Amino acid sequence: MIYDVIIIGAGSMGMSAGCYLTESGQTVALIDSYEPPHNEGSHHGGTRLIRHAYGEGGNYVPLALYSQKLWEELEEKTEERIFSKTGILNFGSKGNEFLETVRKSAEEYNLSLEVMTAEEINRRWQGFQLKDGMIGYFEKNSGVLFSENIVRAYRVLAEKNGADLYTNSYVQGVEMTADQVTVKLTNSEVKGKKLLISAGKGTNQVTRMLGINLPLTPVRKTFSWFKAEESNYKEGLFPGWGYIDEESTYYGFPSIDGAGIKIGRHDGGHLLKNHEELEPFSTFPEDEQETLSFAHKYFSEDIELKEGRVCTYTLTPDEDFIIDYLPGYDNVLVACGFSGHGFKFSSGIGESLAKMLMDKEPAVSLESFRLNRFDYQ
Ligand code: PYC
Repeated sequence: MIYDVIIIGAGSMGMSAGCYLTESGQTVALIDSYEPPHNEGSHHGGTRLIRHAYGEGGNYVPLALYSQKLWEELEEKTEERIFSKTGILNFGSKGNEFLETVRKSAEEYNLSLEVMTAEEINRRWQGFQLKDGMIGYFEKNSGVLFSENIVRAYRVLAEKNGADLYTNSYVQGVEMTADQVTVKLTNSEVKGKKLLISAGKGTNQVTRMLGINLPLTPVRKTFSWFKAEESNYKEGLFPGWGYIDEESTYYGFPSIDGAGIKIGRHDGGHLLKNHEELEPFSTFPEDEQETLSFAHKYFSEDIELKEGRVCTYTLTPDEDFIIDYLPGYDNVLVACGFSGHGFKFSSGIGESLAKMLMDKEPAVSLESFRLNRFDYQ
């Protein structure tokens, strides 16, 4: 069989693209080294934030809003829990550039955004103890996505629509002719007309088979759950949040179903060489210490570590995404370098990739993610 599209990497972006392609009647092979949803990609740990007013750049807002609409549609199509409208509080020091961009992007796109002083924040959410002079922007319409449920939901829908999954399968080679792609797996091969490479930190292992090395840097990160007073921190009473200052960036979630509050550091981390195994949580003292000292500073209650996990961000040099055709290959699309802030967009990006692979215009422009902004080889 010759598939319309082969997808290497069936995580958040790949599985979503596979689902939307099959909804449009395309035949699809989804290849993954593990059994999605799993802990090896960028969707484990249960939850992700979706922010609409976007500190990384106002150009992301249309994609965030379009993705939000698709999340709500997905929620209608599945039994899985997809989204919780917890609201998101972005906070930090007054005048911070990221926070200014949050404010400007809300203004530009007419998003509901409440400007709050530290005192107002501490009064509304008693779990915070922000210092005088700090500022927060609260958007009530954004919240938390259930990332593993989402990958599972997209998988079920894609398989129902006829997608073939090649899981626990390792790509050994990729061969191209003008109108056909052959992906060699350990004991078989898959043929298709087009290829999408959405393999996260493993992307360059695949693109190198086609002679291209993209500017991607995988970085080890950690996140943890902490036991905390539910009456202050549980879902419904406490928002999702992001903190930024000139030295560090943290993010966090309310306690959902008694899991404890989840906190992670967004900047920093340990650079990985491509095939390096991730050292387990607690290998480095900062795995625990950084989030704990953050919480001691800005949370009003003592918290206690329950569990920590490791994950990988795949960074581009400017931390904006890469979504483009692979240079020299007009039937190979690549989606990678999500730099730790891509999951929230995976509905919108997956649908857009599906459109591009069917030679249609995506609903939202992805022009700013083209590869020609970089020099690389
Ligand atoms: O983009 O909001 C975000 C985020 C939270 C954790 C990692 N990325």
